[in-house]
Amino acid sequence: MKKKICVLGLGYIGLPTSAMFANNGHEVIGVDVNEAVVNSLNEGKIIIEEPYLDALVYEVVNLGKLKAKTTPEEADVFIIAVPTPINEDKTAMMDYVEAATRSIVPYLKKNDMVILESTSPPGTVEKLMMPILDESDLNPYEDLYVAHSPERVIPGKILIELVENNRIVGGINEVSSKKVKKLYESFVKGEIFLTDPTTAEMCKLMENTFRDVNIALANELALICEELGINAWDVRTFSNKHPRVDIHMPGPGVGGHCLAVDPWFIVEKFPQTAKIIRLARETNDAMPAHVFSKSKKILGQLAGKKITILGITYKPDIDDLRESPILELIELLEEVKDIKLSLFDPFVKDFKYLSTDIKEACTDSDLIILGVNHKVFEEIDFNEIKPLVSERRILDTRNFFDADKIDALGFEYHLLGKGTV
Ligand code: SAJ
Repeated sequence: MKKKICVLGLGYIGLPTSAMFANNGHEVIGVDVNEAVVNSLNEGKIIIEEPYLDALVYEVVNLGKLKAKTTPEEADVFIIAVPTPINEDKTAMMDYVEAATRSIVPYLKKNDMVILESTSPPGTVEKLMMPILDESDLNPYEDLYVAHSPERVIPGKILIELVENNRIVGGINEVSSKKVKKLYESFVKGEIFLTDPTTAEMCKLMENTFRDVNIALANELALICEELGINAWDVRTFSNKHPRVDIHMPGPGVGGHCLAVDPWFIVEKFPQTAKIIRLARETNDAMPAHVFSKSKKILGQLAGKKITILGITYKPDIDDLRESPILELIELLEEVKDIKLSLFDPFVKDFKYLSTDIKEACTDSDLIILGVNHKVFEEIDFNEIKPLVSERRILDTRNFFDADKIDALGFEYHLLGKGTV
């Protein structure tokens, strides 16, 4: 049945979710405090990069199915998809969830649905949202259907995963879970599992924590293999031949707004108990500094040298720089006296030290560091780069390049996780 849905927060999750509901028979009002976002959306334009999203948004806006505003209005469903960033002290910043919940209170009526999609610490629905909803004239446990249904889509494949991924709905009671499930069935083809809000909150956090802890294990393996003088990537390949082993990939650190953030939401609530989770975060956070010191060992000293970094986003083939470990590496390098930095990343339009031409970026370079394994880098012709560099040295932090080919061209090839220096 057609519903009027008010989505609060038009970012990486709220915008595609709005467009999906609008494209599947509902009337959607998107709300964002940022006027620039609202104005451009009403013209059918978006300011984030995500495959196919621009065309979908253009269509639903032009058909009048999706409109944007800066304040909420009466609706049958309210979906909160605002950011939950991390504070300096590694606690969750819940101000946006709190403000969004408060902003809908004047518009609530009996039988409305209120859904939290933002990734949140355990207890958010029950302890933060329900008391605010109780400030309305309604009894939120009896008059509203409230649930947490965490987003689980991966940037770069959001529109596909919104439809295909399984979903969890954690309602404050069974009827809330069932109503919210029915709503998402408008476009979700994956299975929808029902539970309570705190379990749903914990599921979302543990999915990203699982990945973060596994990457930390892979990074620890990389450090051990460097000391041991063997290749962690070989250990990974051969160990993963075992049917129950899945060692993740080492790298220069873990970025994005999810893996680098969400585990802290558990640590915050259980500082004494969440020992492995905290250690994994610290292990991954230390990787940019490791790449920095490995670069220093390769060059003897960094002062006065030119370093070129290929790829600065938090992962391949996207333009997203949020929490990118390469930005931290850049900050560490910037502190070195007389260092020259140049960056090349075809996905990033504007950043300091950025060259639009790889040859220009590599000219006079003493060390080329592969930061992110964008697929287009497979086409790099090191034959052309060879005469331009000052020193033929490459540090591959992703096991991306063909070591033999690079060697054959006379470059010194260093690999994160392999013990040469
Ligand atoms: N990374 C490694 N080694 C690996 C895998 C990843 O170093 O073996 C690094 C990447 O380079 C990147 C970071 O981890 O810097 C995170 O990348 P990712 O692809 O693992 O995940 P995200 O942050 O883009 O999206 C994750 C997804 N969660 C899971 O796969 C469990 C996605 O499904 C979630 O919706 C998203 O977080 C989110 O919004 O929470």
